[in-house]
Amino acid sequence: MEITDNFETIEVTTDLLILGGGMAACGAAFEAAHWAKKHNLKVTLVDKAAMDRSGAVAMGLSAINQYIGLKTGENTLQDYVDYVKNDLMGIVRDDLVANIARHVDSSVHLFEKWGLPIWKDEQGNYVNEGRWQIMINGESYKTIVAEAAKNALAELGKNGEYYEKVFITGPLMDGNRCAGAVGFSVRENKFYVFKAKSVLAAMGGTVHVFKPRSVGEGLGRSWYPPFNSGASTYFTLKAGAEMTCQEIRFVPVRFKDAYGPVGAWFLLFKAKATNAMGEDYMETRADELNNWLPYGKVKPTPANLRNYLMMLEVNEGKHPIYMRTDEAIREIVKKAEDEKTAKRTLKKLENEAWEDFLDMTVSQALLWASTNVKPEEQPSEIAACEPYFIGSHSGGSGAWVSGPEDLAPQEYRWDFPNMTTVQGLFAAGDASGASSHKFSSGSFTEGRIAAKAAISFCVDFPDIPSISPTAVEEIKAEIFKPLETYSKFKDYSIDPNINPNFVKPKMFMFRLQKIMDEYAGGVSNAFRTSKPLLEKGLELLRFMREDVEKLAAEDTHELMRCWENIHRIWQAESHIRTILFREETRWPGYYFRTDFPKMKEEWKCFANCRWNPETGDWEMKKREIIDLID
Ligand code: SFD
Ligand code: AMP
Repeated sequence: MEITDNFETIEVTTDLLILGGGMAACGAAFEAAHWAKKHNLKVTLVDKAAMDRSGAVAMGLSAINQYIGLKTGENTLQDYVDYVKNDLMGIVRDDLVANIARHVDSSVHLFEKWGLPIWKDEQGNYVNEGRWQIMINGESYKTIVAEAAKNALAELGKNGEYYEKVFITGPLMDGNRCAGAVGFSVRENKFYVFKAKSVLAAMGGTVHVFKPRSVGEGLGRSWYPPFNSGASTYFTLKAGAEMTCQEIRFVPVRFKDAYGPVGAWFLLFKAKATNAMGEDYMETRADELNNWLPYGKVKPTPANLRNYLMMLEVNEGKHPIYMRTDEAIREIVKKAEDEKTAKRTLKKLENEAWEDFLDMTVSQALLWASTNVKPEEQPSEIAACEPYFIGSHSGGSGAWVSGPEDLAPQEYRWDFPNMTTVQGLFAAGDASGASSHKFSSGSFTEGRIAAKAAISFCVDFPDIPSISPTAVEEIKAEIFKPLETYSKFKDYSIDPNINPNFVKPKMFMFRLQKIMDEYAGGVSNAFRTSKPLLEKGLELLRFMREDVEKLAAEDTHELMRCWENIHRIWQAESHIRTILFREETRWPGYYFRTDFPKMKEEWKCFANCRWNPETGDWEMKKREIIDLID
């Protein structure tokens, strides 16, 4: 009896298949339901977790980071495109950013209608955190959005369905057309074959490719959720899609050890960050910004440059770096007219400070409580996190997607909006690249845009792609192989985690993280790397790829961990290859090429890559930056 015989094959045929249940996927389900009803089409969503609390917004959020305020005329689309482009040192697609930005406000209004509490001032206007960010009481943000997505699917009756706790391993292909996806349940012995006319990849970004700062008892505490492990990158790469900005990782600065957000402190409370001696490095090191012009002098200073100035302090041993919460609160309270108002203001600020964490990073509030921190009395340490891949925040990695008909130049438009270079395969949120600063609201909005287009694709291509049953059987055997490996060799040693015949996924992940940390510019190497280091890293990754065959799993949960690591390896390789290709340093606070320490005009372009499914080779290419709005 084969191991695969223990797993029942469930075949699901649908029209639009949405992969993931996060912000982009929920937006997609909501929008798709509307258009699917018109055309009598079926929509199926698959999430590895439970939609109510899955993805980056699982713990909630304390702000919506993209709200333009177009109706009130506060800002224009051009303002937003300029902001995003400057923050990414010139490397973004105007058409994609503008397309999301022109629709994002209406998504935010929907969230409010569905019950999300948004802070209001006395005049009833939203309370801004910064120019583009608005404050929310967002502990239940994801639950509210997931409920709306589920309700929209329910409206379709038997034509709307969602599967939870089903882990997607990879794509099903019919030539150059994406024909569906395969995966398995992490709770039941079921192997899923989803056949679809169009597929939307929205499985988030990638964490734990680099060695995290939190190891040992802290492992799993990272800024980015431990559940998003590279499925989008793997899926799109494996399908043969062209990828973009795979070198642009995100290194957030966060409250140290529990990774609490800093946005409210910097923007709402106007706090300063200083070195251990109390010097404001944004002032003392302002001259350094001249080395990164024109971006060094734009306002606000790009996230990676803010990081860089801080890293220079650390490199000179001038850390710990502190967020001066105490000074910021004092400054605000000082402005109160009388003592009574001052007291009330202080109480309000204290509440807001704690709620900022309780709404989105509960563990930071716990750390403050357990270390007796009173933010009004003492500063708190901040630090640069390990790198993550999140194209929707201040990174840029993801699939290269077709732009909107009315905005994109010919070079950026080859088919339906948000379709990758693979027929029938769409991407949104962290899965689509070169359109940073979407955040939660923009990812939801991009999911809507992509789903509408993916439904149009189903209408134009009504045939169900063909999939060879032998290919499916081969994929099934490959997916469950780690279970077989474990059962075959488990009695060879007493310790289930140590065995010369196999490697457990956790050990495998540690090895990957060590390689990336030391060779690709992780925390231990102060985010620095070079050609020789990257080449050595690639060589070591090749050995790791060979060891994929030896991955072993005791149960389906561990099987998921095996596949998460297979996904991570592809993210790691595309990252190293693209850093290597781009012979300059453009985002010094994300990674620094010691052999090419400056930014170069000739590299003001996209660095794209593609894994060729026919040859197994990686192809690298430059793509032009076309300014649409200036
Ligand atoms: O400020 C599979 N983000 C913030 N956005 C805001 O608007 N405001 C904030 O306050 C934000 N903050 C923040 C943010 C992110 C993180 C990690 C933190 C704090 C700690 C950004 C947004 O959260 C982000 O832009 C969106 O959530 C991106 O949406 P999307 O859909 O691309 O990713 P997702 O929501 O994480 O969902 C991913 C889904 O995929 C599933 N999944 N399903 C099946 N098979 C597989 N193999 C799968 N792998 C993953 C997941 O379960 C999930 O459903 S602030 O601090 O920065
Ligand atoms: P964060 O909590 O760091 O994710 O920040 C939330 C939002 O505020 C994001 O849009 C950030 O880009 C922005 N932000 C955070 N810190 C600063 C800062 N010092 N200056 C300008 N924008 C910031």
